[in-house]
Amino acid sequence: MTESPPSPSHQSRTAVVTGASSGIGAATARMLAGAGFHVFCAARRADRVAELADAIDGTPVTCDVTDAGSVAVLADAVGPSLNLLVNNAGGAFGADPVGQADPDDWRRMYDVNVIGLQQVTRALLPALIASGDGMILNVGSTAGRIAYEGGAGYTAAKHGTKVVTETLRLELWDQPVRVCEIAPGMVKTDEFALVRFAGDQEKAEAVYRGVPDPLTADDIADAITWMATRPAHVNVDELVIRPRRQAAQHKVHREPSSE
Ligand code: 8X3
Repeated sequence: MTESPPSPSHQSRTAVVTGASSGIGAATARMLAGAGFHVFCAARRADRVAELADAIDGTPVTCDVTDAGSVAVLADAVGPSLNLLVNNAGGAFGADPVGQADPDDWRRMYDVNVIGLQQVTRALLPALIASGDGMILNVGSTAGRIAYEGGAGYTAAKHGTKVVTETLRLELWDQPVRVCEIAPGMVKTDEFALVRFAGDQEKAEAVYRGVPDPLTADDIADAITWMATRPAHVNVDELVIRPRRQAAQHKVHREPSSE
C-alpha cells in the first residue's frame, strides 16, 4: 500500500483574501488564520480590513480589485511568494430583466467578478508559482451554473468566473499551482442582497423569506478552508454548495409566512 504524502504544515503559509471586509471574505480570512495561514486581508474599506487584520494577526491591504494601481500595491505587500489566493471580491448589482437592465450595472458586475479576478490573479501568479505549492481559489456561484429571470447580468458574470477558472487550470497544468472554484448557492450575509437591491431592505429580506437556515458566511469559509488544506496533490476542481432547502435557484422550500 502506498502512503499519501503528508499534509503540508499550514504554519508559515500565506494567503490573500480579496473582498475581506465583510461576509464570506471576512469569515474566510478568520478561518484561514485559525488554520495557521498568515492572511493578507484585502478590500476597499481600510477601516474594516485594519480591524480584521488586527484581530487575526494578519496584514491589512486597502485594495480595489478593479483598479490596476491598487492591485499593484497588493502585489508589493505580498512580496515574492504566496501559497493561496482566494478571489472572493465580487457581487451582484440589480435584478432587472435583460430588456430593462442598466448596462452600467452589467459593466460593474463584469468588472468586479471577472476582470478584477483576472487582474489580481495576473499580479500574484508569479508569487504563487514561486511558492512551489500555490492555489488559486475562485469564489463563483451557483449563478454560474444556471440562468434565472432577472439574473442575466450576474449569471453571465459568474459563468465568466467559472470559465476563467477552467481556463486557468488548463493553462497552469504544468505549474505547482492548484486552481479551484467554490460555487455557493443561497448564503445569507449582511451585504450581498442589500447591495444587489441598492439598499432596499424589503427586497433584500424577501430573498431569504421563509428560509430559516440559509448557508452562512462561516459555512462557505469552512468549505474554502477544507479545500485549501488538502494535501498538495489534491485539486478540488469545483465545489457546489447550497442550503438543504434550495434544490435549485427556483426550487426553494420556504415556510409559510406567520404574518
Ligand atoms: C448568489 C446566488 O441565487 O443570488 O451568488 O444568484 S444567487
